[in-house]
Amino acid sequence: KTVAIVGCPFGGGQPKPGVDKGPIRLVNAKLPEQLKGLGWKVEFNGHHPFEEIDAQSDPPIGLLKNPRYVSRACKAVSDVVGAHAKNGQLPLMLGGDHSLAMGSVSGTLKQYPDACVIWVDAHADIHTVDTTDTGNIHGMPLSFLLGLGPKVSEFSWVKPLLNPSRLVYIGLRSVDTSEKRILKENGIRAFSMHEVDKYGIGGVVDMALDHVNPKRDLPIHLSFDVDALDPWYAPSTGTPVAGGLSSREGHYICEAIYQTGCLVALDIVEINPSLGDVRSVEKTLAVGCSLTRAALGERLLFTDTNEKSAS
Ligand code: DIR
Ligand code: MN
Ligand code: MN
Ligand code: MN
Repeated sequence: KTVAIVGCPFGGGQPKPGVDKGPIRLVNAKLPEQLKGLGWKVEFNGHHPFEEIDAQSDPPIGLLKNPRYVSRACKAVSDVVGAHAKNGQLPLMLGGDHSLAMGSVSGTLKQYPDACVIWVDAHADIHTVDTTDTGNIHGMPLSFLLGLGPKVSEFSWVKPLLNPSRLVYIGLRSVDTSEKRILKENGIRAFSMHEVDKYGIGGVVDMALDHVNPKRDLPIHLSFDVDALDPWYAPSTGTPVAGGLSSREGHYICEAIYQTGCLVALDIVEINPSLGDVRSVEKTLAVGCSLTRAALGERLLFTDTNEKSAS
């Protein structure tokens, strides 16, 4: 088993500088070594270079900001993630902002057309060209993947490969009115913090899997925005929202998905090491690393597949 780290130093889908440094800091925090410690072979050939475009050559399309920059970055990520998946490797996309998931999920669906997507986030990230109020594309990747809203020729490479019934959310608590309508019209299942409170995280993950993967036989793409966690646990992120998942609830999601044996791709996004004091940054990087380890098999009690523990 090989995990292929796709480091994506990119923040063009949102306005705050620094989120592009997230993947670099995660790797510097020894995430690759931690995954080796879990028994994975780790492929990492440096972070992906994204060529910047000067603002003049990349004017907004409608409200969309940096559309060409975002589109090209995501296309490159889609190709790289698709190639790793084709090789039988598990792509680990380290963002960067969440617009990148337009690329990573496209790459996964090219190789695994029946894959389902579990989107863990405070936000729904499903604005269309018509509904976005900010024009920040990190609030829009799912509308492109689902083929919702008017087409934008710059993004014509994104094929609407995701069926709304194969998408489920966990952790929502900041959903715009127009996004609520989109979720309802398309029958998209979502477990907000309200459902986490009511049923507990164990119940929510079971129900989410029953919805998108009833027989536990379909490939899973887990896209984890660290702002799903309460800002207490992940303070260094661009759009923190109070009332989020506890550290354990976030880890539980990752552990339970690993235990299905169906995980084929993972995104960890929206860590911004330029936000908050040193302690906040350390905290957020540490939780980013440990969520990744949890999704890739770290157990609280058992060390079954860890070769080193056998000796
Ligand atoms: C807001 C914030 N709904 C927007 N979105 C996200 O800009 O569309 N923040 N994704 O992380
Ligand atoms: Mn997001
Ligand atoms: Mn978010
Ligand atoms: Mn919005």
